[in-house]
Parts: sequence; structure tokens; C-alpha cells
Amino acid sequence: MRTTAKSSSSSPAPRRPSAAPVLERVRSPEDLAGLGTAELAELAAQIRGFLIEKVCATGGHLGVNLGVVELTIALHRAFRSPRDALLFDTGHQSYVHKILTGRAAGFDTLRTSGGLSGYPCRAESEHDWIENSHASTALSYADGLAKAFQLRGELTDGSEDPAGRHVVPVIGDGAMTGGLAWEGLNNLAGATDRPVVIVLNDNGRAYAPTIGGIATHLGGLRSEPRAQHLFGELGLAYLGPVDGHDIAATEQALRAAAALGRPALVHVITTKGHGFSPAECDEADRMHAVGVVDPRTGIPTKAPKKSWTEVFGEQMAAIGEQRPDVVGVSAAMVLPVGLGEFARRFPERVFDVGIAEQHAVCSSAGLAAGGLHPVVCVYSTFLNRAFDQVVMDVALHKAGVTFVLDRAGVTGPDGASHHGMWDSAILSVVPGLRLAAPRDPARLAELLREAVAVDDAPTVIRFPKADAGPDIEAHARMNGVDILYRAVGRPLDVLIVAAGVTAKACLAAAEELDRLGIGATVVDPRWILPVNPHLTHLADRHRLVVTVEDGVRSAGMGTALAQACADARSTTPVRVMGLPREFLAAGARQEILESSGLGVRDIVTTATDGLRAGPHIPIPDLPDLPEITEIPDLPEITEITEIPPIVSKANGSAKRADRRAL
Ligand SMILES: Cc1ncc(C[n+]2csc(CCOP(=O)(O)OP(=O)(O)O)c2C)c(N)n1
Repeated sequence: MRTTAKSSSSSPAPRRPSAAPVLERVRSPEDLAGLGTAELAELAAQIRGFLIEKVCATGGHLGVNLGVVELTIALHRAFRSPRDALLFDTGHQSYVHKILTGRAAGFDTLRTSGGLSGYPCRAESEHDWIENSHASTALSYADGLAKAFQLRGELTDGSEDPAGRHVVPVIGDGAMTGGLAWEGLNNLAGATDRPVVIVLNDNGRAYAPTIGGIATHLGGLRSEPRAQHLFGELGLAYLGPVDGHDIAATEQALRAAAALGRPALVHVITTKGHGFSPAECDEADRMHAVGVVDPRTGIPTKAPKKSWTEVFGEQMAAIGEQRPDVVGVSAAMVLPVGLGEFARRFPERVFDVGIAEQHAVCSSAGLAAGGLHPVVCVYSTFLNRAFDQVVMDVALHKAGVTFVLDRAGVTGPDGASHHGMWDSAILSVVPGLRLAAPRDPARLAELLREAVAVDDAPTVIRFPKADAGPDIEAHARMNGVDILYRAVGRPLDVLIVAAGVTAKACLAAAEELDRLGIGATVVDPRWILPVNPHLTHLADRHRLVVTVEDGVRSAGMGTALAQACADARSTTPVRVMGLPREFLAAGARQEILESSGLGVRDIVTTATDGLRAGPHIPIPDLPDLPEITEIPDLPEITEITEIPPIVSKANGSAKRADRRAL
């Protein structure tokens, strides 16, 4: 705890007047120490103006950060970061912390490739102890840090001894609905000799108003503070509620909690979007996070195109009309996952369970056991948490539960934690589970209907954070596999298996290969897991298979197909293209896909390399290909119903010449 800083309620030390805005003078938390009440208020106003200007220009978490300006100033006055560990949960409300720790200049590059991260980031600053953005983790981190500091003899005992270190998790009321938070709280509350100061930032909302008994309890404490409450019963000291927009009062409460020498919770009341009327008036989520918007009105500067989320939302609402047993389940994200229209039409059939993915999945197994068909709508990256529930509570129970994974594949500006790149890898090992990747809106409509028709196993639909784009029609469907392209009059050189939205790049690559005299077939299996047995049959009739998916390549569709081909004794080599097993940084989605080796040219090169590596097949050298920066619109494709026979090879190792149709 800072012992030198005076509370802003005491008279400020006389300072020489300075023309520079206060914000420019604050380069580190130490610079806050000498500021008096008026200057602190000025600083808060300047930070708010700065956030509105910068975040409206780049996009990012606006409403949440406008709500914690004064709270963060108070935190940095009461504690000595980085010696004391400030931990923000979920992490998206760390912009003010970044400004106060010398990172204001980076805001022009917020959430861009190589720019300032939208979450805490250890590479950026010693003030960032953790780099979290999945909710409800901070209390567990705090528990671990406090135990480590205690064992090393560094943890504070609540005295003013400057050697003692504080651990201060700052957690939202939404994040408090996650089970992990309560596991952490259980440990913190029981450790009376480890005086962690928990700051509960209660703005009454996750995106929408926070649901459940805890939210009701907090609401009760807000409107009528009382001595008996949940936190006290658990053994924590409780301070508050305190107005989180009053710097002096908040700082005072934090100092008081830190001086207790026992675990304490400071209940801070804030308003999401505080001080920016477009955010304060935004019914949906108080402008929680925005794209590029007009800083005066908060209205997007570009008219958005129809997204995958919207297409899903329309289809889900239409299915709801026909299937009264279909219900929607969301982990505090009813609107972001596209359940808005379904909720409007069937309010009693949507369950917001809080930021509780594990519970969402297990509770859905219960809904299925009770005769309903739940559609669990979560972002791909957040399903990671509920893997055990998918396996044990849904798959093992043969429960008809459909998972709709938005933000699958590369997401973009949110960076490593938000790319939905693990779902097909982890789900590939779940017995009985079927996973579909629609390539276009028509396939999403079709696959969603197929998925909710399965009542004895988990089904999954995955799609990215992107514009949905136009439909890509197939020439034919063979045993459930869509044939998207077949080079007329060319041999069956390479079979390109496209997962979902990679179809467009695969088709462009097939065109390029055709120009090189290489015969490509492009297929979309639609259901990418388990492997459609017809694919191994198709693989056997080509010289090379290239699989393309926007999930991690070490497991998933391609790996499963390679295994299936080996099991079927196919000798055709399989080249698997997908995302590397790395944490991918923030950036524009297309840029990341290309830098990860999923561009059109990468597919062409993989095919030509693979064919060249095959036995004695003459492959022409690649001419210098023109640089492809955008995927070109696809030319008209000639209708075919049969694959032409393969051209006979002079050497004996080539495939049979008397081909049947595929
Ligand atoms: C495990 C997980 N699920 C979902 C989300 C998506 N999400 C981001 S912020 C948020 C709401 C957080 O509410 P709260 O903790 O109250 O913080 P506030 O935004 O109100 O500051 C949600 C659901 C997430 N980050 N992590």
C-alpha cells in the first residue's frame, strides 16, 4: 500500500501551476501521488475524453473502461504497482491501467498487429502480472500469488511495512457468476492469514444486466447496505458499497481494506459507459465494446454487412417457430451470439446462465434429458472451459445438444485468447460428436436443421467472426460431400478438402492449379468430423490430398482424414493445412490467415510441392505467380456430373487409368 500518497479528500500539497494537461504529466502511478482533488477530477475527465477519442477510432472496449476511470486511479493511489499485484478480471477493463502505467501513446495502435493489446499483456509492462481475458480467473490467480508471496515472506500483514506486498484482484459482477470465481473465493475467504483485497466492480451488468441470485444479492446490498451478507458469512471483511466514481471515497475504502490484515472485499458501484451519453443510453450493452464509431454519436461509421451471427440468428428464430422443443442457452451473451430475435419471439425458451460455460453445457444435458433440444450458443474459445461437460455430461449421456460456436477460427483484434482455433481439435476426440462447418449462409441454414434433428448425440456448428458473403453452390452432392470444383479434361491430381469458410480460398487455388495444368477437385464435406468414409474413397482416386481448415492443424479435420486414409490403406499422401499450434497475435483476420499459411498461394504451393514429392510425376516449375492479396471472385464453373477418367501415366506407380466416376 502507498503510505506516501495523501487521500484526495485531504488538502492537496501546493503545486506549481503547469500548462500541460494532467494526463500528459502522469507517466507512471507515482505521478498520481502529488495530485490534489481538483487535479484528480481533471485527470479523470481527460482520461475519459482520451478513451472516447481513441477507442472510437480503433474499436475496442469502450463502455467497460469508461466505467472504471476513477476506480483505477484510486487503485493506483492506494497500492504500489507493480510491487503490489493488480489483477483485472476479465482483463478488458485494463485500458485506464495501461494509460496510468505509461502506455497512452500506444492507443493509436490498439488491437492491431504489433500494436497495444486490448487485454493485460506481460510483454507490454511489468504492471501486467497476468494476461487474462477469459472471465472469472483473477481470484484464482490472486490465491496463487498470495500463497507464493507468503511462502517467500513477501506478503503484507496489513501493517504499513513497505516491504509487504498486496494482491488485489478486481472482478466484475458478471465475472462473479462464473464457477471458477467461487472456487477462488472459497480459498481466499478461508485463508485468514493471507490478506488479499478483492475489489468487486459492480455495474450491474455483464453485457446485459447480470442474472441470478448473486446479482439479486448485490442489488440488495446496493440499495440497502446491511450487516449480514454473503461475503461476511463466508468470512471476508466487507467494505462498501462505495461510489466507484468518487476517487477519494474509493481510495479510502481500499486503504481501509488493505490495513485490515485479513481477506476483504470492497464492493464498488460503477456505471458502465459513465460520462458518455451514447454509451449510458445504449440499452443492449452500454457500448461494452465497439467497432469504429463516430465519437459524438457512437454510431458505426461503416454500414456493417450481414454477419454469420445474423444469419444464424434468423435461422434459429425460424427453427423456433417449427420446433417448440428447441431452446437457446447462452453464457451471458444472448445478443452477441445472435439469440436476440429468438429471445424476442420466445422469451421463455432462452436461458442466460451467467458467465458459466461449464454450467451451460451440463444444464443443457439436463434440458435434453427433460425432453428439450438445447442449442448452446457460445464463442468457440469459451467452449474450451466446458470440454469435460461436453464429453461426460452430453456425449456419454447421448444427449441431443447442439453447440453453435461463433467466432470459430481466426477472430482478429482480440488476439491470442480469442481465436477460436481449438474447437475442432478438442472435439475430434469426443465419441459420437458430429461437427459441421458451413461454407456459406445456405449451408448454415441446412446444417443447423440437420443438427437439431439429431437427438441422441452432440452436434456442433462452427462459423467465424466475419461477413457471411454469398452462397457457393456445389455441382453435385455425393454421399453427403459437396463437389465444388472439378477441372474439366484434367487428370485427378489433387483432391482439396475444404472445411467451411476455407472453400473460397480453395476454389481460387484450384483455378490457379488449373492454369498450371494440374487437375484439382475441391470438395466440402460439410460435416467435417467424424470423417465421411466417402472422402477416403475420393482420396484413393487422386494422387494427393490437401486439407484446409481454419483450426489448429495438429488435430482436427485434416489429421482425422489422414488417419482414416491410412486405416483404409489408401496410399495417397495427405497434406494437412491449418493454423499452427501457436498463440496467434492480434491483427486483421485475413492478414492472420495469410501469415499463418492459409492464403490461396499457400494452398497452390502445398499442392504442387506434394505432387512433386510423389513418385515420378512430372510437375511443371511454378512460374512467378502474381501476388494475390485478395481472393478474386470466382469464374463460372462448368456443370459436371461425373469426374472424367484419370490420364494414364507412363510409369507403373501412377493410379489406375480406368476410373469410375467418383
Ligand atoms: C469465460 C468467458 N466467457 C465469456 C466471456 C465474454 N465476456 C467478456 S466481458 C463479459 C461480461 C463481463 O462482465 P463483468 O465481469 O461484470 O465486467 P464488466 O464488463 O461489466 O466490466 C463477457 C460475458 C469471457 N470473456 N470469458
